[in-house]
Order: sequence, then structure tokens, then C-alpha cells
Amino acid sequence: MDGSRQTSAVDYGPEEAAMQAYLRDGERRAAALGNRGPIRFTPSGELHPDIVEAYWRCGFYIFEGVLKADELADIERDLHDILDRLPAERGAPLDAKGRPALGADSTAPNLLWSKPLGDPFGGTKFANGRHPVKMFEPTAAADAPKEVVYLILGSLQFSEAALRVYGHPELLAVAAAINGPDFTPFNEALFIKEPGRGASVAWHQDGTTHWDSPEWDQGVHGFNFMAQLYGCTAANGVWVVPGSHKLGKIDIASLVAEAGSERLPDAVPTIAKPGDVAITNRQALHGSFANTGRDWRVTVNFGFHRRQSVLGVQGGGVHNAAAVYDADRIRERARLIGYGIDARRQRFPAETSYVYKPHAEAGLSYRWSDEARAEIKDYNLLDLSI
Ligand SMILES: O=C(O)CCC(=O)C(=O)O
Repeated sequence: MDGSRQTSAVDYGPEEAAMQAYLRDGERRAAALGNRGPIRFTPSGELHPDIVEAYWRCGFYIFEGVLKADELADIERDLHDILDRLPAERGAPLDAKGRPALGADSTAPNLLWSKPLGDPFGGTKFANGRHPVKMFEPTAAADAPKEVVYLILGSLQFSEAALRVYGHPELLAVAAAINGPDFTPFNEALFIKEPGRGASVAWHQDGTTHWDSPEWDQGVHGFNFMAQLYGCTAANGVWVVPGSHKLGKIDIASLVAEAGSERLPDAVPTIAKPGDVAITNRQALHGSFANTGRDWRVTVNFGFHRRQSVLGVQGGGVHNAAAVYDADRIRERARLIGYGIDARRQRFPAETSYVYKPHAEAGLSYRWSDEARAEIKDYNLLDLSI
């Protein structure tokens, strides 16, 4: 299984030997952390305390074997459809086959492009300048396209399989355990790291709004789930500095200067098999390198917040227009949780569906249908971006 397409071999050029040594060393340090295993609950239904402890200690945890083969096949089918329907080039209204391109009629932001193996954010002012240092940009093969799509926002409108992952009962139970049963959405994305082409995501911490708040704590900016279609390796996966979610705002430029390169010595890779799902604290210092490896990495990424972190809060303006998030907006955005649960129920009827407390308490029910599919176009204009 992979995203198809053969690419010419590339590497880190003058940095290759140092990079390979760093990848191997990172794998060893990651294996020693004790922050991986299946999702486990206690007999009374609580997330197992060992998982809770390891998540808060490390700032991330890798749940093994969450998505099974049938679900992965659904996601892969959607991925191929998405790749097939991408605009022929940035801004083009048509795909390579002359059909209306994916997202071409959207208002909300959706496709992010980069030169192959580039780092589009590092060292720029994008997202309040949260990616201060540019990553090394290896040279792509001569046959690579001018630009690739490496990130798709508002992804639940483009992939029903991703919407069904969003309604996964055990993952939503984890969200409730970490953020409280009234947890709220953040945003959703597909990260596509094609071998020989996939871009870097420069070192950053995600939160934008609560760093100086008197209520700041290690969980105030929520977390992202990162579900892996093909798994991820040291070469193509997200790297995290364990425990960095506890440190407040980190001076990333100084860390890189001290290290002498962007190979931060304390960082470790998230290593995953197909169907594994990482949970990563958004305050953790994290990033990923240009994918010069031979393997695809496709992440179904979706985040959740504590309700008190978003209610009445002025959003950061990173994923959409800045606004104060009131209860109506949260309810409106959380309809995607309802649709995700119902879409999943229709596909996997034998599974026990998750009951999302805010919907149950308000008597709200959501039915995934053709009307709902049309209705969620541009839903990410309401992302809750803190
Ligand atoms: O998947 C990646 O490479 C980066 C993910 C990331 O930075 C995020 O989810 O905040």
C-alpha cells in the first residue's frame, strides 16, 4: 500500500551522514520513553492511568492499532481520489484531467503548496511567526514538479473516511479524558509527505492565545490526534521534544543555534505503523523534516480543546478570521463531531457509537446525509483556532 507514484532517490546532500545518524539516535531515544501501546480503559471506563501519566509526562503518546485494515483502505481510497482531483497547479481551477479541481470553489483556506522538500513556514511571519527557523531544504530530483500540496485544511469535507475517523468512539473517549466531556473541536487537516517531495514543517509550538494567561497550564492549548495511514518513520514523521509542553513559550531560535543545526538533540520521532494514532500536545515543541526517504506519510490530523480554553476567547487568527468564540460558534462547529459519529455508525454499525455529552444534554442529533455533505462545505471557516 502507498500513495503510488515513483520518485527519484534524493538525500540531505552535505547533511546526509549527520541526518542518518540523528534519525537512528532519535529512534533509540523514542523507544525508551514508554509512551506507546493500545488504547486502554479501566473497568469503570476511565482512560488507563498509565496512559494519562505517560501523555502528560512526554506531551505525546502513540496509540497502537486503532484503525483496522478496512478503515485504512477507505482512507486510502479517499486519498487517491483527493490526489487525483488536486488542481493542475497552484490556483488552477481544473485538475490534470480537466475536471473542476478539489477545493477550487471553496471560500475557506484548504490547499497549502510548497516547493518539493521545501520549508514554506520556517523563518517567516506566517502564523504569528511561530516557526522562527527555516529547516534545511534538500534539493529535489530534476523530475519533481514545481510545487506539491503537502497540507489540506478543512479535510472532513473532502474525505468521508477522515470524517469517520473523527467520530471514532475510543479516540473521542480519549479526548473527553484529556479535555473533559465537553471538549470542543479545533481543526482538521491531512498532512501528505510524499517520498522525495514532502515539505518540512519547521519547529514550532502550536498555541497562540494563552501563553501569558494566568490560567496557563500544560494542557491549555489542547492536542492533535495524528492518525497514520501508512505509518511514519524517523525520516518522515513528526518529531517532538518530550516534556516541552510544560515549559511555556520556548526560544526555538536559541535552541537551534545551540544545537548548531535544526537537529535538536532532545527531540524524538513519532514512530508508527499503519492505523496507529498519536496524540500530541499542541504546546509541545514539534516539527517534521523534508521527506527524502522512500516512504509515504499521510496523517489524518484532528485536534480538540477544552471548552474553557475557547469559550469567550479571542481566536488567534491563524486558521481563519480572528473572532471571539461564543457558545453558538462552538455548537455550530461541533456539529462535525455529530456528523462524524453518525457517518461512522452507518459504515460500522456493529460498533458502539460515542455519545458526545454536549449534544446529548442539548437534545441535538445529527444525521450524515447528502444534505449534510453539501452543508459542511467551507465548515472550517469556523475552526476554533487558539
Ligand atoms: O504532520 C506534520 O508534519 C506537522 C504536524 C503539525 O505541526 C501539527 O499538527 O501541528
